[in-house]
Amino acid sequence: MKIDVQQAAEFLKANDDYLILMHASPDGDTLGCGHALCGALQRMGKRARAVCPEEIPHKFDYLFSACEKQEFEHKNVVCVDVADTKLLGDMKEIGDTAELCIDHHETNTDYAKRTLLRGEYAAACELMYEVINALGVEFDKELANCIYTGTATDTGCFKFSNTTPQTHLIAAEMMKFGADYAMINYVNFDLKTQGRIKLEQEVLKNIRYFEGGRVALISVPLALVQSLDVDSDDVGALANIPRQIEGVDVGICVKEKKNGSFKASLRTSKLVNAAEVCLKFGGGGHARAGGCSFFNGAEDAEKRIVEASCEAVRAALGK
Ligand SMILES: [Mn+2]
Repeated sequence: MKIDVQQAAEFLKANDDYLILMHASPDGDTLGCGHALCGALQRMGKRARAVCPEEIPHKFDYLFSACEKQEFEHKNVVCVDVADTKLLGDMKEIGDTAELCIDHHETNTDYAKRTLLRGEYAAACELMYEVINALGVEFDKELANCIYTGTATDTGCFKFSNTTPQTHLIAAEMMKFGADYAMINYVNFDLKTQGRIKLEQEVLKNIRYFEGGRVALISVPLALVQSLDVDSDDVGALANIPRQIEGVDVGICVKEKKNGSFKASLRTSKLVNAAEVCLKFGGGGHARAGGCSFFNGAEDAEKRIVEASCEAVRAALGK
């Protein structure tokens, strides 16, 4: 059932003992949303815990102060920035019992009993900002850091075309409440570990081009990742590199996962809808950024996603 912000706030006010789920390969938006909601509910005197199926990169440690660790038996599951319970890894089954989902992915599978969805929002944190206001919880520095983080990270530091005046207004509002924007943008956009630099060095050695340079592919073998001191976030950030190259309309990053699957991440220009390409392989995402998984080895994964991307480019050019 689709609900609005007011209905989501009413549900949250009427119940208690919340388990908030954030997606695997956690990013600033899901983590910002989860910790902001958890903190807001706790400030209302409710019990809440935000959990992630995978380890949270250390650079996000500053989000943890928004809420306290609480142990209790949960009664209500809320998923934030989670388009599909497949994105919950080991916690998929818990996600399938979700009472509420707060999300901004057009490809949301409507798995929760109640879904608050705004596909036009750049970040789920923009929607969480509205929910927290509807809950009547006052923002403070800690909550502001959470919301600011989601708006900044899902827009590539307010650079992607999904950024709207609303995104900036919410970020500005968070600055008024003391969000540490300089630190947040530094750790999320400038700071790189030595491992990350080494990883980029190795991966860029083998960049491949297709369709006259309009499609670029990098691949990330698990053995390489494991040989370096890097975290999931360092690996995730690689996905943005191919699209930074002049002339590339579809930038693809295929990374080998521990379970033997291969995750393809797409970043596209206006020419190609990333989510549409990824949907063909059971994935999804947004217009300019999408992802999907393959299960038959690196070669198969790369061949299929490259072919589909080249096809989408040709279709867009009317070839
Ligand atoms: Mn998001």
